[in-house]
Amino acid sequence: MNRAGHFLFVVFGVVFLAATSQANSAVDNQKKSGFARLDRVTASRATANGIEIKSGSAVLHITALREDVIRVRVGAAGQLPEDASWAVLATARTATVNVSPESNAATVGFKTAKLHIAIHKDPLGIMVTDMAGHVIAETLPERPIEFHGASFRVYMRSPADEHYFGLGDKPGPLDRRNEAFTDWNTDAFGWQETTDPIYKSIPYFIAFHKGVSAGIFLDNTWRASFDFNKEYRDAYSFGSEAGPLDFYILYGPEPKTVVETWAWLTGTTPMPPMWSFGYQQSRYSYYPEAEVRRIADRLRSERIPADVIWLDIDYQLKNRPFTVDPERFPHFDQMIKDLKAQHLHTVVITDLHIADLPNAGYKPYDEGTAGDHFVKNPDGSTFVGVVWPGKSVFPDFTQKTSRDWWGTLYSDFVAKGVAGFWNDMNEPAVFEVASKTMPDNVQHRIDEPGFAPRVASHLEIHNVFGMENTRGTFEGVLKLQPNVRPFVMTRASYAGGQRYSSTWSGDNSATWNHLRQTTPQLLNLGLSGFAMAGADVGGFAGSPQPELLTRWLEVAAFHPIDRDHTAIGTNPQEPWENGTPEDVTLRRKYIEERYRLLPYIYTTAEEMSRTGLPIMRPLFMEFPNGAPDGTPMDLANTNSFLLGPNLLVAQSPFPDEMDDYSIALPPQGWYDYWDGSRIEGSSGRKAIDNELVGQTEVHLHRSVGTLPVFARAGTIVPEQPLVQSTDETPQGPLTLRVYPPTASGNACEGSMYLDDGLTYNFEKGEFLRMKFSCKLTAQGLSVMVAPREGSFAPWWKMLSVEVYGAKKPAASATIAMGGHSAALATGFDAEHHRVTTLVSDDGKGLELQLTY
Ligand code: NBV
Repeated sequence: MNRAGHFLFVVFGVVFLAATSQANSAVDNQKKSGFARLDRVTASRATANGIEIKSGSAVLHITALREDVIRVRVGAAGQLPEDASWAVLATARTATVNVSPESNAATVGFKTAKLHIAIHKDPLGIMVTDMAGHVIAETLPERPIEFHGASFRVYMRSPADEHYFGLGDKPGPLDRRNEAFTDWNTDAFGWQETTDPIYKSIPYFIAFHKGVSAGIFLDNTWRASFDFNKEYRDAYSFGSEAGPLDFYILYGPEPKTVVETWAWLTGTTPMPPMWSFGYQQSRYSYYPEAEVRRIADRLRSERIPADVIWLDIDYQLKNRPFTVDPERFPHFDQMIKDLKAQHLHTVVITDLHIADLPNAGYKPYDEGTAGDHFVKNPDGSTFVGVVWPGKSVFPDFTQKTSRDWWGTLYSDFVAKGVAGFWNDMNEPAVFEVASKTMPDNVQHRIDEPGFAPRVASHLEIHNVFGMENTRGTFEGVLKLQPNVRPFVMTRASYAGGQRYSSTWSGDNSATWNHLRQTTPQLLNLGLSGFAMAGADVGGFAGSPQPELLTRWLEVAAFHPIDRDHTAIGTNPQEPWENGTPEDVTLRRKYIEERYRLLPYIYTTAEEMSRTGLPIMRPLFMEFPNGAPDGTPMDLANTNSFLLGPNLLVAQSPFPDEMDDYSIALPPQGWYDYWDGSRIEGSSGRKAIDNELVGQTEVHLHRSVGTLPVFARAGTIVPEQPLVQSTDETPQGPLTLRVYPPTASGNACEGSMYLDDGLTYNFEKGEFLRMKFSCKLTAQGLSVMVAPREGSFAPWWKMLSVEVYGAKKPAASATIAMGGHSAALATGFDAEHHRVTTLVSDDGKGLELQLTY
């Protein structure tokens, strides 16, 4: 910054401080003025797990939490920020490994088993490299870390072919390159592709460079910002207006390792109930009771498989959370029971704003006031803002006692059999003010294990308020029914919020572009930890064209959460509405396919809860080296994604356009999921240009009848007979869809996980895990099922093995089981390119030999 710039900065700073400082002591305390530039190392000291650096008055600690996880903390005035975090698990934050110091004339630093950390002394620059010499992160020496007052910024070098992913639900392309973002949770009704910020703040992203990836997490809840190659073409940067400079570098090199390490750092999504993977029907709002019953009956009479009905704000009395309108819902309790008898779970909205209703017998207000649970103004009075109930007060979710109290509010609904809870408006949204939220100087109390007790300004707590709201909900509901998995859905959150809640992308619109937006948005949410995510299917604002609704319902069948939701006043949007009979048939067909795929989806969900790997995955995650030039394959296939590891869904990049389109399938071979044929590929234009060496280009016809889906060669996908809800026990065999590898010696694997879908009994061994494999043989193919693990009893007795890519019947089939072998009958289905056979499954493992 030149002199004039400094002068303007100071003038602006003074004006800014003068305007906001009244009655704002908490903010002032944390926004101490001052300037610090970490431009050279003035002292350094090796520690067991890293290094301490001084640069003038500033102090910098770089430590290794693991061989592949580095934490960087900086204090501008010689003191490190408080070592506390809403996002990072205490076990991870306090983890440590011993390192070996490494220095030379120009640098000081250390190495772990996986990384070198070199700090150039003058000018001060931090460089992290792996053992192969790949640069993982490198600060820009020409832009040293600077503090201006409380704000700071860190610049990192960005190679031209590096790409960035993550940052939660922010709209726009999957790749964050050439974009800049602000983290400030915002009620963004009607958001569009360029809107920023929207609901969530997840200050974490993955940098991907020619197959080598690393995660960067700035653990700062204040208004933070990220710039990818906008300010400087060859740099990205991150910073915040105040709060700690505390960031983590997570080394891959595989993207999957980074995602798993993110889960190690901030936690995974706990195992969701099985019913949350069923089709979910919502609207703002179904009322009165008769309308809810009509929708339930119609789902069943139309034979649209479904598991959930959602009640939005109009079920409440005057929009007051934790009430039920007795006129609209005279038999609420009975209705919940009747829905349950129809195998429909009820999820109800419970917003966080409590009606400001003294002396009216409104329990949430009375109890909250008696317990001193509401957020305060600087003068100590309770903060009041207008939201749905009118004047409202807000629980102080950063106090454990207040969260615990909030959790108890769910007792009536839980006792009535309500299955799940929806935390909306928790940015927090406030009406009638330009900021759309609480004033900056509202006071939140931090009273929390792991934190020093203190009062914090809204500026510090804003971005974490929604997450702590869901924490109160999740923990409260769990406490009420300790052996039932809670289901919570939130609009706002922060890094780590996946521990408490699923999410959705807020108030999208019924437009083609919003259908298109769901792919990058859900993928980036998954990479950011929120694997349980969906978008309002059909769009929230406005009414979709029939074909748009059909296509949206088709693709959402492959999303982690499949919930049709729309705003008040829009046209009916249930699958049987707004379309021709052909539309309805297609919508039903895709929802049915989701139910057939439940064994696979649920298996992927279990992997998510164990490892953090998302249900919906970008191609670069499974195929980091898929494109020979190192570009993430997603950037060529701009509307494709993977459901779990094995199914590739290839929506048109522009679903409203009439054109056919091409996609590049990753190497290793693929099958058409619908007709079972092996994809031979073709030498398309791109292949002639040699851009797709090792890949198969497929040309896809844009047809409303078929959403292209491909199954990966060398995999086995479990499926079940169609059911109308997850309560229903499937009748018939478990199907194993076998997609043989393309060459002998190539791996062929699959697995299946199952439990009771509802409780935590799986932690005591009541689960069932099966591992499948196959291999090409000289005569044909053998398929192996390993002995079952776990004590949960399956619903099937038989396995229907379907081997795809078949062009002719099998010559013979033999089954080897428990030391015996026997010949088996096989079928051949030319239309679906499969050879089928039925075998009984005693759980002890088997081997099937097919000869062609
Ligand atoms: O509760 C009403 C709506 C809800 O349907 C929607 O999904 C949320 O994102 N809510 C927002 C409040 C008002 C929206 C205009």
